[in-house]
Amino acid sequence: MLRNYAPVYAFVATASLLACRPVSAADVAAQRADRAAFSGGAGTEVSRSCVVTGVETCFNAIDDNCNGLVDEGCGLKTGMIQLLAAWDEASVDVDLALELPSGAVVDKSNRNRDSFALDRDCPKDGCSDQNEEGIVFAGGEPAAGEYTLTVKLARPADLTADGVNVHVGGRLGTHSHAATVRLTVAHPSEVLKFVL
Ligand SMILES: [Ca+2]
Ligand SMILES: [Ca+2]
Repeated sequence: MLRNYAPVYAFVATASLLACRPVSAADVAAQRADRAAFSGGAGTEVSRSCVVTGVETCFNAIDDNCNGLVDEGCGLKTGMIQLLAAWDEASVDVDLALELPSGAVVDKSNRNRDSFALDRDCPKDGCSDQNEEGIVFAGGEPAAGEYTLTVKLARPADLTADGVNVHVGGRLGTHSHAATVRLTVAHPSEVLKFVL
């Protein structure tokens, strides 16, 4: 009879060991990212909810299939933190700049900093009329604190219409987020924030 209990003891011992695995700094950073959300100014529409609209469509900065990844399978870099901006007007140059908690800024002049990297500078980087650029964190533990993402027109005078709508999509941990901003000559930049 006793030998029949051995597998049960082994299972209990294994489960106990797994339950006692120490929480690493990377685990804590991932949990912070999961709790984070965009916040924006009065004219910015921000959403943390996701509505499935179909299979993933490339270069729209939208998590179309709501799997927590934005524009996956489209040849873009990805990571725990992924910030994307997409706009339709082929000739308009929209730029992203991310200020880190340290005060350092990642943008087209400083494309790599503290494991954050600017992925594409559209339309300059051969974006084939599919304007989408992003900033991605490819490390393990992003610094805690406030992050400020500025979305701006590089040359407001280039606008041929009243303004341009920019869709901002983001992955923070395992969740996707979205915001829509409208940039005009009179209002050429907008700011989104999130806290890790
Ligand atoms: Ca997706
Ligand atoms: Ca998409």
